[in-house]
Amino acid sequence: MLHQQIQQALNEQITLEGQSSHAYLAMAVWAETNGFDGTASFLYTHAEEERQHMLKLMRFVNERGGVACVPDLNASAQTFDGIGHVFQLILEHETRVTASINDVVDQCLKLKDYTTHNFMQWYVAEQIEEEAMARKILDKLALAGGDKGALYLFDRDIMNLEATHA
Ligand code: OFO
Repeated sequence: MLHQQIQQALNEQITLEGQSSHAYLAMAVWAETNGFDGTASFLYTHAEEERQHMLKLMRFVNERGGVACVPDLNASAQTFDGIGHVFQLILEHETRVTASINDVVDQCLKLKDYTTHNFMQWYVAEQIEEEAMARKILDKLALAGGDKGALYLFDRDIMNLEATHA
């Protein structure tokens, strides 16, 4: 049986993953309607991945005798100051998600819930990838430096990044 405190921490993480999916979706719509089709495709795929992160947690909570919450999601920002702004927000968001996952892991150790601790290691590893990906993309954008031709190539190449990440 899940400790009440762990169930609450996992349900908060469920909300955060749902909110992540929502945020990526809003960014995908912005990208698609501002000429960044490659980026939109990357973001739509990522929104789906975040939904899977949420579902994986929900199933785990239920399997362990808890009850997963179905989160109420807040509206996400839908306007951005450019593609660099989008990825800057993604890096900030993913850094917050990492901190939240570390907090869940910490609570598991304190309460000696080694099963949930073990389950959460998948999320710990995933966050390393997510933050690295956001940094890599920001580096590429810094290289492009607002040049239209370079941004065109960036938007084309991000699809390959998506294919290698999947
Ligand atoms: Fe679920 O990894 Fe991003 O938020």
